[in-house]
Amino acid sequence: MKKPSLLDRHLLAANKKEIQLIERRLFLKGTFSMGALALLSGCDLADNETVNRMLHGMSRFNDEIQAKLFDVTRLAPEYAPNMITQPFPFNAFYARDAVPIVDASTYHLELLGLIRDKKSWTLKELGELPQVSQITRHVCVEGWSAIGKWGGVRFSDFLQRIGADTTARFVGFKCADDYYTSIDMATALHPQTLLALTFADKTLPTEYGFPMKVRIPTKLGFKNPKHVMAIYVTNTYPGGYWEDKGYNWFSGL
Ligand SMILES: Nc1nc2c(c(=O)[nH]1)N[C@H]1C(S)=C(S)[C@@H](COP(=O)(O)O)O[C@H]1N2
Ligand SMILES: [Mo]
Repeated sequence: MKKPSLLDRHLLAANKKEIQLIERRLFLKGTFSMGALALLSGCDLADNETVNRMLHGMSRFNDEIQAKLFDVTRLAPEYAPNMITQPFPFNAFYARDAVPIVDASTYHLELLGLIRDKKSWTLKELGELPQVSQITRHVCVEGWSAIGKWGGVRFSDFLQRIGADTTARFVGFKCADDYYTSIDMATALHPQTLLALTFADKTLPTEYGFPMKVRIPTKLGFKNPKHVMAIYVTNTYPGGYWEDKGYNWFSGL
């Protein structure tokens, strides 16, 4: 049998979670199962292409429901320092030796889109803003989770400061390794969403996203971009690296 590719594994894991979520919601409603739904829609669940198309449609529909259900006042659990996972896992769409090296002395966080003050920010300037920290759990869709401590600038404070249009729908992130992702504005404004500059009280290590990662404890790991080079505010759906390959876009926890 052919060894599943990284993408296959990711999609399998994502689809499995998606099916479980959908099954659970349908079950809670006490009416349907995936099987019943397939009969209703005339879908043949033995056909992979059909399953994918059906799940994709449900996934986009799900984004809207999840966005509506998202409670900005609900906080992700925070943990005691002795619960921090050591060593903290590394993950990316490439091996550890391919992690991008960003030069701290020339780094400028670029701001684009619906933002009043688009001046870019050096690492030093970001470090001079008020800092907060959190010990939270990172949950990867591939089936592992780990607790870590991140410190940095509260994203909502930063968005206010730069005059971002917070009535816009999306905030997108571009990374040094060609990774990209995007989130809903409500999550961007959530009090635990950080522009993280430190990990375990030290400068963010290269493998964990130096010089800056956006830490979002209310979302799955793949929606926490590392090595962030640019932030943009937009009303046009920006998608993401895994999202464009079939992951559910909202992916809240
Ligand atoms: N720039 C970038 N950010 C990324 C990724 C990536 O490949 N590139 N992978 C994502 C995934 S799937 C996970 S689980 C986490 C892993 O973060 P860690 O290495 O700090 O554990 O980073 C996320 N952010
Ligand atoms: Mo992940």
